[in-house]
Amino acid sequence: MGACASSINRPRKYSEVLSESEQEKTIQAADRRPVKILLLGSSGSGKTTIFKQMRLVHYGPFTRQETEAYRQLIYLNITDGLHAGISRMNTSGFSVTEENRELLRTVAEHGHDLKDDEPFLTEYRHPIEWLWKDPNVQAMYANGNQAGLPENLSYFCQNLDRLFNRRFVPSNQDILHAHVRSTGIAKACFSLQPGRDLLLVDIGGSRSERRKWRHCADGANAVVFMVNLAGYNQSLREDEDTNQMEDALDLWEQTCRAPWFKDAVFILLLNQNDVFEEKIMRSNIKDFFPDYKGPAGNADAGRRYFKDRFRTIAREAFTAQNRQFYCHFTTATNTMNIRLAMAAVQGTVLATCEQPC
Ligand SMILES: Nc1nc2c(ncn2[C@@H]2O[C@H](COP(=O)(O)OP(=O)(O)O)[C@@H](O)[C@H]2O)c(=O)[nH]1
Ligand SMILES: [Mg+2]
Repeated sequence: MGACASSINRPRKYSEVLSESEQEKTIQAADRRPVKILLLGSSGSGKTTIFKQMRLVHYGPFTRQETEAYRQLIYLNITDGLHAGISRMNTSGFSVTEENRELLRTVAEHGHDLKDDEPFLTEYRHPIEWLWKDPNVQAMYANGNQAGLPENLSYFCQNLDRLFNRRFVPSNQDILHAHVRSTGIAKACFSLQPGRDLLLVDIGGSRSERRKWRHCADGANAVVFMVNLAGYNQSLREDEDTNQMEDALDLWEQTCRAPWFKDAVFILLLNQNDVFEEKIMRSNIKDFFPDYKGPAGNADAGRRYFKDRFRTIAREAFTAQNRQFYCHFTTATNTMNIRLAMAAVQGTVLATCEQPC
């Protein structure tokens, strides 16, 4: 059994993806030496969303229990997301109106974890909408969301009527947009083809979690490294002074050079392509990456620029080794897009595993 197979230590309530029996299956399957893929990358890059997508494709609909846990998480994503997001706006020198500051205090102070089957609290329905519609919150999104308000707020706040309905049950799309800060390691085993299983390992990507990566490297066939392409104009949640894309480039370099991953295939997923395409219209890459020579507002040029930056690092790190650079642009919340991207990833990994040494 691999080093990580015994510890699935998500917060119990949101150990979203696997039921007890499925976890057991995963661990048993790990004994049969499945193809092992690690999902790595900064926090918020989309690792858990890929994990959820794979779970949906291979295990079918979320259970009643999982759906209920996500319903409660979505409520927290909205109330906490507004609070944390608007606080981040304040530190960037923007603020909501005086009356909305008062509302925010009410939502933050009186909001609480929902109990099982407790509907969203209707008294916060309108305060949440007013906060969302605050001119400075809207201006922040309209100008490229440099303060880094959670992107899923925009999705959830456009669906408040549906969410605050007493009979609200989250759809798959709602669940894919829900965000929990991953700590620890989640694993799931999927059947790729007869006799070939895939063990997918999702590891937290915040700075404090990254030291766990090397402990999961044992027997890894591939690293799928995820980057939030839309993070080029934002700082890290855990460090206001570090640009998210600069952090991803550094982390990519460290990971490509790490001796414990030297036998793994590396596949880069430049994710959140949907958010990137919108953002690029309003926020020029050159303002954050002065060596960017492409035209402002051109998503293709932007994608090429960032792909080149990552490729250059990989080529330098992989010199003297016969290793390829693979890259895909993805939107992790789009099931069809991820089906195709993961099929390509699996094809690459299987082809590499089957090569004679
Ligand atoms: N719009 C959009 N949202 C995404 C995409 N990928 C991830 N997200 C959202 O970004 C947030 C963080 O994603 P998550 O998978 O939890 O990131 P992780 O920290 O790397 O596991 C969640 O709210 C996701 O729904 C994407 O491609 N497009
Ligand atoms: Mg995660």
